Amino acid sequence: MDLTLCYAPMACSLVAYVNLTEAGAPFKVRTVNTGAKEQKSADYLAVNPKGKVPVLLVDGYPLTENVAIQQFIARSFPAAKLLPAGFDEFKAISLMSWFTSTIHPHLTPNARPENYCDIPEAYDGVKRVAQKLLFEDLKIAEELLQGREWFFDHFTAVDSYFFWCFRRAAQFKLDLSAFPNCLAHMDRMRARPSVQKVEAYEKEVQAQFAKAA
Ligand SMILES: N[C@@H](CCC(=O)N[C@@H](CS)C(=O)NCC(=O)O)C(=O)O
Repeated sequence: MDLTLCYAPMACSLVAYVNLTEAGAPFKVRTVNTGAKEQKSADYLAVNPKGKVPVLLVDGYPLTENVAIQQFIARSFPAAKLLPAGFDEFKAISLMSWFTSTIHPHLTPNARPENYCDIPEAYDGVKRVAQKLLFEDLKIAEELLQGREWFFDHFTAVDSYFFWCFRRAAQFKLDLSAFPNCLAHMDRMRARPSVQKVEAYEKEVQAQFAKAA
C-alpha cells in the first residue's frame, strides 16, 4: 500500500503524521504551504476540492477528514492498537468526532476571525466568544483525563488528536493553567518519539517555506 500524507505545518495533518509514525507505516509527505495558499491552487483542489489538509492518498486515492483518516490508519495497522477494543472503539470515534465538530471550530476563530465576522473592530469579540466555548470543551477534556495518562487504558489515536487541539490552544497563548491534566497530557505526548519527530519535521518545513518566500 502506497501512502502519501498531504501535510502543512501547524495544521491538524499533524495527527495523521503522528499516528502513521506510531503505526510504523511507511509513508511519504506532500507538504502544503498554507501560508502561500497552496491549498487553494488548482493542483491541490484536484486532490481535495475542500482545499484543506489533511489528505491521505492511499494508492493515489484521496481520503479526507481526520476522523476517517485516523480510523483508516488504525484498521490498516492493527498491531499498533491505535483504537481501543470493544465498546471503547466507538467512544474513541465519538471523541474524535467531538474534536472535529466542536473543538476544532472553537480554535479556528483565534487564527481567522475574518472568516466569522466582517467587522474588523469586532474581531476581539469573536475570539473572546470562541475562547469561552473552547474553555467549556477543555473543562470536559480535563475531567476525562482526571487520574489517567491517556483517554483510554493505553495510548490511542484520540491522544494524538487531542494533543493537536490542545497544542493549538497553547499556540494562541491562551492561559491554560486551569487545565493541569491536559497540560500533563501534552507533556506526555511530547515525550513520545513520534511527536518529537513531527515537531522537528514541522520546524524543517517551516524553514523551507520561509526560505522560499
Ligand atoms: N474537518 C476537517 C478539517 C480540516 C481543516 O480545517 N484543516 C485546516 C488546517 S487545521 C486547513 O486545511 N485549513 C486551510 C484553509 O482553511 O484554507 C478534518 O478534520 O480533516
